[in-house]
Amino acid sequence: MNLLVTGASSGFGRAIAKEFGSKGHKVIAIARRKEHLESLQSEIPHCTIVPCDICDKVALKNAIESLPKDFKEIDVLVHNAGLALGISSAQNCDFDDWERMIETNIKALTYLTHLILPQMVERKSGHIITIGSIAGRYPYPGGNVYGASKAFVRQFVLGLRSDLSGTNVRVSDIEPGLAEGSEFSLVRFKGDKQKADALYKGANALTPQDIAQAVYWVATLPPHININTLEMMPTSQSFSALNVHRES
Ligand code: NDP
Ligand code: 8X3
Repeated sequence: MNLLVTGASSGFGRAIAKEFGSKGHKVIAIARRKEHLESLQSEIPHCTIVPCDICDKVALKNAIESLPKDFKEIDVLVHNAGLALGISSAQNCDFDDWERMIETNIKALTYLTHLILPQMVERKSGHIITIGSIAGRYPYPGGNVYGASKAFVRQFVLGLRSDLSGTNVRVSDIEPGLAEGSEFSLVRFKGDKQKADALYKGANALTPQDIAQAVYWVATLPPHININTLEMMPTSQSFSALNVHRES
């Protein structure tokens, strides 16, 4: 199987690349930080790296078109690259943060799908797996555009399922909750490591390896099974009561 995974320079993407790579699959690893990709490549027998900003449409198209011959056929496309920026209420947010989340989590994901889907349909095989989030299902204060971008991802996946009826192409959205061991919170809190670390204290959160195993399981099920969505949380995470603001 040939895997293409975005955001392979850290966290979930790196773990997904290693999970497939260690089982003998060929890996195409995309992210912006070349040196991180090179270090990943040294740990995987068959890996080609593509240092690229997925928000740059021209660069992304060129990169896909110039893949080495034996990596051109993509069997599993994992849309993992993504980010949350900030945790402020909507009225206090920086619009540049919103725009970057939309560019990365939505626009780049749809563009890459558009580039790769036709070859899967033509071959009548392939699997697109997105990394959504529980934030796309359950709103929380400060989640605003991040949560909305992941709700888009979920609904896009379900829409693709409808369109791809009869093509044998599978589509799945994996929706993790709190997960540590990646740079997600460091990015969200803009480098504030103390805040990022505090979020995971005592939580026994999910790990990148947990996500990678879930992705691998979904991708290697018999071809007649399609996991539409897979929501996963650490056992320690659950739901709060709905908020009621009361006049004093
Ligand atoms: P990380 O910050 O560790 O990984 C994000 C990856 O995305 C990095 O490899 C980064 O690489 C890449 N990336 C970001 N922007 C771009 C871009 N413009 N072009 C190319 N690559 C890009 O976080 P996680 O591993 O935790 O996150 C992976 C996915 O999982 C995200 O979509 C996130 O929303 C989702 N998620 C995370 C959860 C968590 O709690 N950690 C829970 C649920 C979902 P580089 O900077 O080198 O480009
Ligand atoms: C990341 C999970 O709950 O921090 O998508 O939004 S959460």
